[in-house]
Amino acid sequence: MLMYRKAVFSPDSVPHPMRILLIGPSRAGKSAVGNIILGGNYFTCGSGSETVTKVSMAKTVGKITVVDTPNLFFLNELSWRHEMERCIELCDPGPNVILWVTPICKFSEQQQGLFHAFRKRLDSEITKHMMIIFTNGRELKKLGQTINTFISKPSKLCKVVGSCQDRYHVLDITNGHSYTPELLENLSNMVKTEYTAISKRQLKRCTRRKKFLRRRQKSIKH
Ligand SMILES: Nc1nc2c(ncn2[C@@H]2O[C@H](COP(=O)(O)OP(=O)(O)O)[C@@H](O)[C@H]2O)c(=O)[nH]1
Ligand SMILES: [Mg+2]
Repeated sequence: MLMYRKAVFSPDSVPHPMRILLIGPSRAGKSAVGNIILGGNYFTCGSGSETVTKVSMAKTVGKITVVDTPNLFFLNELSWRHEMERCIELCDPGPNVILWVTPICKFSEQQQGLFHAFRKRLDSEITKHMMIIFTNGRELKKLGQTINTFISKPSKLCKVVGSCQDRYHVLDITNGHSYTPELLENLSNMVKTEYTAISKRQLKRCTRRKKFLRRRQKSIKH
């Protein structure tokens, strides 16, 4: 009888190169998630109330490049686009996975607003490349809920997860920085082709389209 061992994924052995962009509010755990994915202490995590990540930066281990970002949501649209351009350059030709990092319990109206603003600034198709990463997973135990019940209760969260085709992963980042093969496997399943989630050309196209729509709206009003 033939026995197949299930592949255990590591940054060196993932089937396709991954360029992962981490997005989310301050102190959501973005840098910690980056470290978990790469399996080392590459990005500094904050322990105080302030975020320690001031500028976007990239680190490559094996076939995986992770772009860690500060909270990009306080930037105005122009600065935001410049920063997105920089993020794309850091993982040229652009990310093929975008991880939206959010702690369990903190999903609010505001966060939903940020998610939709992000999607609107780029393209609604961007969610095809997105996965939600829930950090602080052990909060679920305290709440006495499973991730399924947690997601299904607030309909706003359910919609956000649904728009990412129900791709999510729960982590609790307390035990050092060893990578989790399950997460890498889930991410690998997303990256079956070489499409980027957003390239410089696409970003320019989105900007042109937004400008065009804004001008059209203005002319309709007048
Ligand atoms: N217990 C626990 N702490 C976490 C988790 N994720 C992040 N943290 C902590 O939350 C703080 C902020 O994390 P950081 O990665 O710097 O957040 P960032 O601002 O989004 O990059 C750090 O002290 C992390 O150790 C988690 O899943 N569980
Ligand atoms: Mg950080």
